[in-house]
Order: sequence, then structure tokens, then C-alpha cells
Amino acid sequence: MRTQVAIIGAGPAGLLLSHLLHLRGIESVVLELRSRAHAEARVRAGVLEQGTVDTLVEAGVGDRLLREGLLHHGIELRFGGAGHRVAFEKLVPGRAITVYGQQEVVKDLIAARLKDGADIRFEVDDVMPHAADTDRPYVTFGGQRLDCDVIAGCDGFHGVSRQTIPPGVLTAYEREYPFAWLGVLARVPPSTEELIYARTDRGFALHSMRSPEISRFYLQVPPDEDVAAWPDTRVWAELKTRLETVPGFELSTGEIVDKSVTPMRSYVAEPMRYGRLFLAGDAAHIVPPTGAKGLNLAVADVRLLTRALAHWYETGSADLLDGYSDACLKRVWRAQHFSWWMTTLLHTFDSDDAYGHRLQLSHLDYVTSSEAAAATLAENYVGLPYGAAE
Ligand code: RFL
Ligand code: PHB
Repeated sequence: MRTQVAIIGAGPAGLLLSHLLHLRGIESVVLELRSRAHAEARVRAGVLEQGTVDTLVEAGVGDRLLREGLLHHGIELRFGGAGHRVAFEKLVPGRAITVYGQQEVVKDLIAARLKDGADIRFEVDDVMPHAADTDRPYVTFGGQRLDCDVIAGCDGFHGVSRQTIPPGVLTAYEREYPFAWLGVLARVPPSTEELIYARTDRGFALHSMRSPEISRFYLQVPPDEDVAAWPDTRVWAELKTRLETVPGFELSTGEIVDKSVTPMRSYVAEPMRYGRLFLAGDAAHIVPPTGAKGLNLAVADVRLLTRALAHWYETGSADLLDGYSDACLKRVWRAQHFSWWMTTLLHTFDSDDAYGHRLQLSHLDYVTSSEAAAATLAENYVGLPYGAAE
């Protein structure tokens, strides 16, 4: 078997890359470990930056997103018994976020790819990239061999692509946080119009949503927490304690339909390339979800990779491919900083002494009382505009 670009992983990065390449006349095969049903049911991100929405719409896969996505012009930071709105319309005029589940993005992309006759293989075992340091790379899977010009490693943080790169090639930059997030999806109308990021002495809580009928919540919990320690009654009690901290706010409860624990980690591998193997999305970098950046970074990466590959096929010049990693890493590191910053701003750290606690409160007070500080948060949260090269 032969294709131009062998793509490992059918998450948002791999699927969007395959679609964008198709629009430029470049063919690919997508190899995915899990089933289509599993990929479409995985509850993860929910916040899309303006640039992500524009990318999906321009690529012709944004119809349902524009119909069903919830356009938000602000978020609330809640702490010390009061809520403070970060008003995007005032701080970053013309820019907003859209709340639309990652699993819906994945469904839309799979549908579009299959309609165009794409070759996506689900439930393939033993995917392995080979000969990435030669100009005849290939991928093996389930006893078969796929020859290609280039391999795209879009297989997420635990994928195989990054791990096949020989020791010494990549430098990893990493930070682990001493807590995890318990994520909860519930069949109950949101008790708020905009997202609420709440800092309390018992830990962080986030009230998000998926639709007018479905709410999404997160609770800061100890690292390696067992989901079994969180029966529904405990989840609702803790959410109420952490969110019902301002006068008049009452949290509606309902049926919980999904619960999972996510560790919090920052990680960057540099460079995002080894020969003919290019890493994109979570395969190369992850951020704690507090800044809502992971999916948006994956989209920015594959935009750049598409442009670089198209340039290569059209002109024979590898200039953009050679610049791919540096071009991605600029945005990646901005998002790393913002995600670390939001995380330290809003979580409780057991290691914090009284001094650290006071610093955090002063920081929160500054972000919610100074327009300059709030604008910094807002412009990063809605996402910095793409540069000319992106
Ligand atoms: P994915 O989505 O992990 O997809 C990788 C795909 O590769 C497959 N795979 C393999 N396939 C073949 N062979 C192998 N050996 C393979 N190993 C793995 C996997 O099955 C999978 O289908 O990576 P991708 O495409 O780079 O996308 C990245 C995003 O998924 C991720 O950054 C976001 O979900 C992060 N994130 C958020 N990002 C945002 O932009 N906004 C948010 O609001 C947001 N909230 C979140 C989040 C992530 C969360 N979790 C669960 C980590 C909230 C949470 C709770
Ligand atoms: C979500 O809705 O899943 C979500 C929203 C904001 C975040 C992280 C996750 O910062």
C-alpha cells in the first residue's frame, strides 16, 4: 500500500490534517487504534478559539458548529464570595469563544472525510512508524505495510510516534501538578450562561456546558484519585460547596452521564520532528486544561503542517517543513505559559503557605480589577490571532 501522508491517530489533529491535505490535493491514510464509536464518544475539550472556528468553517466542516455551538463573550472568575466577569467584548473587541464539544468536532470531521471517500482505518493494532530518518519512511500495522512520503504523528500524548524517536533527539520540558481534575457530564440545563472558574479553599471548580440541556463540570481532586470515591451525591455536594459562594446562585442538579479523572501536566517535546516524522497536537505537547488550549493548539499545528507539505509538493522546497517545529513552538510556548498561569491562579496547592495564599488572592484581585491585567487574560483565552506564517 502507498499514500503520500501516513497519519497516525484519528483525534482532532489527525482528522483535520487529513481533511486540510485533501483540500490541497494531497492524499493520506489515517490509522486509528480505537473504534469509530469510541473516538466519537470520548468527552474532552469544549472551548474553541475564534481561529479554530474560522479554520473549521473555512474548511467546510463548520456548518453544525455554527448552528449548535454556543458563542460566549465572557467568562466569570469566582473567588472570595464574589463573581467577576472578564468581558471579551470590551477587552478584546470582535473576538469570542465558541463552546462546542470536541467529540462533535470529531464526528463532523469523520463524516466529512468519509463522504469524500477517505481511507480511515479504525481499530488497527500495532501501528509503528519506520525509517523516518530516510526518504522512504513507512508504517506497519496489523501485518500490513503502508509506504509514504511523510508520517504525521497525531496519536496523542500516549501514542507510539514520539516514543519511536531515538533517545537524544528530543528534549522534553515538563511540569506535573499535585492534583487532577474530576470531569463530570450531566443531563441538566447549565445554571449559568457563561463559564465559571471558581477558586475556593477546598479547591478549584469549573462550571462549563455543552448545550442548553447538558452541563459539564470539573473539580480539583488529589492526583490519582479513584472515580469510585466520587458517587453522584458527593459530586453534587462538592460542586454546590465550591460554586454556591455568591449570593443568589443556585446550582441545578441532574443525572450524571459521564465521570473521569484527568491528571494535570505540562509537557513539550522539541523539536516536533524527526526526519520525515512530524508530530502534531498532544503527541508533541500537552497543557493543563485550565486555559482550554489543547485542542486549539492541535488545530494550529496541523494548519502549519498542511501549508508546509503543500509547499513541498508544489515547489519541491523543504523550507516550510524545516521551519515547522519552530513555527509551532512559538504558539505552543505562549499557551504553555498561559495554561500554567491560569492553573496556578485558580487551584489550591497544599504546598502553599500563608504567604503563597496571599499572593494568589492579590493576583486574582489584580486580574479582576485592572483592565490591563484582565486584557492579558482575555486575549490569551480567546486565542492570539494567527501570524502571517500560520
Ligand atoms: P487526541 O485527541 O488524544 O487523539 C489522538 C488519537 O490517536 C489515537 N492513538 C493511536 N492511534 C494509532 N496507534 C496508536 N498507537 C495510537 N495511540 C493513540 C487515539 O486513540 C486518539 O484517537 O490528540 P489530538 O488529536 O492531538 O487532540 C488533542 C486534544 O484531544 C486535546 O488537546 C484536548 O482534548 C485538550 N483539552 C482541551 N483543549 C481545548 O482546546 N479546550 C478545552 O476546553 C479542553 N478541555 C482537554 C479539556 C482535555 C481533557 N482531557 C480529558 C485530557 C478537558 C479535558 C478533561
Ligand atoms: C470544557 O467545557 O470541557 C472545558 C471548558 C473550559 C476549560 C476546560 C474544559 O478550561
